[in-house]
Amino acid sequence: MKKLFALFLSLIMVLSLAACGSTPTQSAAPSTAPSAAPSAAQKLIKVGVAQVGHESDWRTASTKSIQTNLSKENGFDLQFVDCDNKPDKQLEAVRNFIQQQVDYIVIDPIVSTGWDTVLTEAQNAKIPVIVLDRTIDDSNKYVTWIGSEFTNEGLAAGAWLKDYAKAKNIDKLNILVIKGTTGSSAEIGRTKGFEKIAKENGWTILDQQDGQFTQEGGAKVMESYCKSYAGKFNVVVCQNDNEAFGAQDAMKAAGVTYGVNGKVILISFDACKAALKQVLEGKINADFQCNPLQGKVLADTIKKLKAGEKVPEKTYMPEPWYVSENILKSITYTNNAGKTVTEDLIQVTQAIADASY
Ligand code: GYE
Repeated sequence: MKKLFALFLSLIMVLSLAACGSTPTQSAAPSTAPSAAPSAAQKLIKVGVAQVGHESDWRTASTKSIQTNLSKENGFDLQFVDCDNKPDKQLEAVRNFIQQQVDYIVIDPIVSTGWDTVLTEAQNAKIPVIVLDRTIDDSNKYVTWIGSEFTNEGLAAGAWLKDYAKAKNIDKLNILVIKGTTGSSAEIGRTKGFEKIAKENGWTILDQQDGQFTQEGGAKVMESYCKSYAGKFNVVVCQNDNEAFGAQDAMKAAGVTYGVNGKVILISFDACKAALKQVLEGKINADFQCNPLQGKVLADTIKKLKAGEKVPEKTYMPEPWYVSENILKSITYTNNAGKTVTEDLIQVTQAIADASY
């Protein structure tokens, strides 16, 4: 009878282990099997992420990085909302997270203002807010920010253009800018940085219009520029790679040559894989990286906060500057913190392009 009972017990054990499936983290040893412990779902950290949208290669990489790092296996229950570049939709998403009483709210703010009311609501609900990528400029009711120094990106682009034009004996610069989403901190910073250098050097910025950080938007703006400023420009600055792809389409259609062997110097930001391939081929002269792979830092930050540890007020992602030609080795400029810095210019290789996001 005893033997039969033991057989019955081990059969039950085998069956329940089989029910666990192939989950690699499950231990087969009965002594470590969780019994009265809370279920895995209860222990997950619930995080609501209000993402900007899906407008660019940069954004796709950012979303993937968030989703990979804030996974169930890593201990997160991720509520992800793509806000489709609509500020109202983003405010609504944050309010829904508050209602759901998530543990943490992560916001990549489409625009940098209009945040204080909803952040006050989150604070009242005792839900810590983390700001990712773009900044919030009219409220400080969040615990930490992780992202890039957009003004430095603009300053670096200007510093490079200055040295490059000198090296190529180009003494007159007539510039067209295709800006990113109006009111986003990425647009504000890149514009501010580049305009500063343009002003210092007496360059002419012929026009600056919003291309919405999309290929379609970039093409549309460039198409109209090609008509309005035909034969009058020799530099095009696109505030992200997808706009640069669109600008290339429009310039091709209008018979305007660009890049290393063309009439127009083409500058871009982001440095995604497709764009770095073009830098390698000489179709984009220089590309100033903005790093979207912030998911790991985000996950680590949330875990630290959960453990009651201190986190830095700001975390900057490292960002290299990429160029097509081997003419200049570095740039020197005064950065947004007022510090004179010398930074390397990296000539793109196939391996570098392949390794990008
Ligand atoms: O440059 C652009 C994206 O916020 C830094 O948004 C980000 C910007 C990025 O759409 O490609």
